[in-house]
Amino acid sequence: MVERHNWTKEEILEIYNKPLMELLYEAATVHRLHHDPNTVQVSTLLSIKTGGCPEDCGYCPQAARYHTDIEGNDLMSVQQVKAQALRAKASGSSRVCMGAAWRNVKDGPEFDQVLEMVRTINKLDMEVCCTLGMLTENQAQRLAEAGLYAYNHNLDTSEDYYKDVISTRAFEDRLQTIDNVRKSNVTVCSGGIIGMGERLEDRAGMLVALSTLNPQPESVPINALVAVEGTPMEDMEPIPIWDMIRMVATTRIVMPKTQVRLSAGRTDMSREGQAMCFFAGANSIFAGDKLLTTPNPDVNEDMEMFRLLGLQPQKAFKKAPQPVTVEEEDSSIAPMGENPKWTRPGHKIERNEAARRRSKA
Ligand code: SAM
Ligand code: DTB
Ligand code: SF4
Repeated sequence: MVERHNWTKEEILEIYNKPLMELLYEAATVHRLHHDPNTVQVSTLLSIKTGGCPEDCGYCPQAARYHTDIEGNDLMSVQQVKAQALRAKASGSSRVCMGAAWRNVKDGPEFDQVLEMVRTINKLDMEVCCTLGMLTENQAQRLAEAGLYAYNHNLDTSEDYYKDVISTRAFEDRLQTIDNVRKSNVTVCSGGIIGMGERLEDRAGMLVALSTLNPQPESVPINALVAVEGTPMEDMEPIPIWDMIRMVATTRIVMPKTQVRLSAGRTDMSREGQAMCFFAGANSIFAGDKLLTTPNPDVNEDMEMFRLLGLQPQKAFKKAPQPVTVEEEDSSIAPMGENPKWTRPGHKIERNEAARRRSKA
């Protein structure tokens, strides 16, 4: 099956709404054409800089403006990160994804420290992923040179619904960052969240935006909203597991080669529900008892689930070769000290306004 870049919202909705048995059969068939159905990638998330973020993403417990109960932290040291990466490797992870609660990357000592973390983990023969917010082309090149394997930057939702979720940067900025990453040798990881009050059309719209990227992202995380107290989305009802299964299956069909990650929200999913997601084409998970700030199933529980289902963790660099790390002193790419004009649209978000009123009261 070839990668198609002209999926329409109508076609995607039609797939999403198929009778479930047909949808599962079609997705599982596509899955087997491109992937080993018994192999699932295991990635460990590491929050290297937690909380205090200036953005207003309505789902996020790390936004400084919301009153959530998380413990903020400054940037971790390279040694701390190395120790965590070794622990993740020992427990079966082939990838480490480092997240920072930043709006965008800024050239300077903190970014230099992140580059050193990337070099260090790549030398442990693990796939290194970062999610640091918006990024310029030069910064993407510097991460690539350090040995970065993947960069995560989610579209989060459809372009239409985006304005109801985030006001401090535009959907267009996200596409620009993805394009900047694409110009480097770093693979693209981009997906979104379901359960934020969006319509089915928005789920389909997000999949249109992702699948029409050319090439399509190498990884697509599908997160179920973790509704955190203090965020504007704290009262959102959890999504039924069927929605996750349908979303995974549809993603698999429209992006046949991508690794579809069953991301946030697994603590609320039964083993049977997750098994259906794997059958529907999910072939990646986040492991470890914490995502960035919220709980995730215990590693032992996941290993028991793998045993029951006969799943094997995917080895590192199965899908693309390991990048070569260039040492800092040999680097040919100088920082540009840019001050890019990322937008600040500033439109009003009803839900965020309500949260602000509540926190003032
Ligand atoms: N600050 C960077 C950024 O926004 O790109 C990187 C970290 S951010 C936490 C990465 C992604 O995590 C978000 O784009 C969103 O898709 C996901 N995320 C954050 N909070 C979430 C929540 N409560 N439930 C589900 N997914 C969430
Ligand atoms: C992604 O799509 N999901 C991960 C990762 N990329 C960075 C983050 C999930 C965060 C869930 C809420 C939290 O733990 O703070
Ligand atoms: Fe900040 Fe990222 Fe959270 Fe948005 S999702 S508030 S940018 S940490």
